[in-house]
Amino acid sequence: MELRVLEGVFDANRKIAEENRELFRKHGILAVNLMASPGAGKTSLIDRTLALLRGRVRMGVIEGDIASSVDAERVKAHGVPVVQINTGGACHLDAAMIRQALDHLPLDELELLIVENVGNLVCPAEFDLGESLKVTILSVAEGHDKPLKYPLIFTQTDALVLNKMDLLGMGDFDLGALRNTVLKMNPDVTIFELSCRTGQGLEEWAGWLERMVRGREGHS
Ligand SMILES: Nc1nc2c(ncn2[C@@H]2O[C@H](COP(=O)(O)OP(=O)(O)OP(=O)(O)O)[C@@H](O)[C@H]2O)c(=O)[nH]1
Ligand SMILES: [Mg+2]
Repeated sequence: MELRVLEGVFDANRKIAEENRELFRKHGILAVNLMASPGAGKTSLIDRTLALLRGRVRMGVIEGDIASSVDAERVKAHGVPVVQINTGGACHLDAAMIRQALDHLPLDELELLIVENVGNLVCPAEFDLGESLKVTILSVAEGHDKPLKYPLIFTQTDALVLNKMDLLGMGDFDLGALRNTVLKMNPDVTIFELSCRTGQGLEEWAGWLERMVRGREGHS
């Protein structure tokens, strides 16, 4: 019985996610579902990306949090359209929340929409938002064993951002082991090594994202 209820929830989510995907396609928007545990650097990466791609890509942001608008305020400082979703306790965003947020964004003006999901390595992986790309951040401070413990998110992700590379060597994070584990689970994943603090690796990341946006031109 419980299983049927859960299946119903996933089916309903999938249907709305497809509607979102169609809306993104119609407007020629690349939508990125940015996922990571709390404090891995999601808002920091958005912050850096907005600064780097300013004048190159027309961007908007959806901020998902259980409570507060702290992250949305950080993003607003860049002068881009931003919508805050407070889930009121839910540990992930779902497609219906995104659908509602889209009513408050100027979709015709956007080329790239970054969605910061709720800080969590488990639940966000279960809910399709209708995104074009999944990007997961793992910070060096969290440990190289995380893909073994939370496999779904690392298996599904299109890109993995290893953030806080400035902290490499301060703990026991093993870059080689991390790469081996992730590439075994997800051979097609694109891996970026960067630091939102020092700026290391950020141009490469931003360049890739811009190419992803441009690659969609003519397909929408
Ligand atoms: N040393 C170091 N610290 C970083 C780096 N990137 C982010 N931080 C710090 O990590 C902390 C958390 O960063 P956020 O960007 O707020 O993380 P988040 O994933 O958005 O966190 P939640 O929204 O709470 O889930 C902040 O104090 C950042 O300054 C980095 O590359 N190196
Ligand atoms: Mg954040």
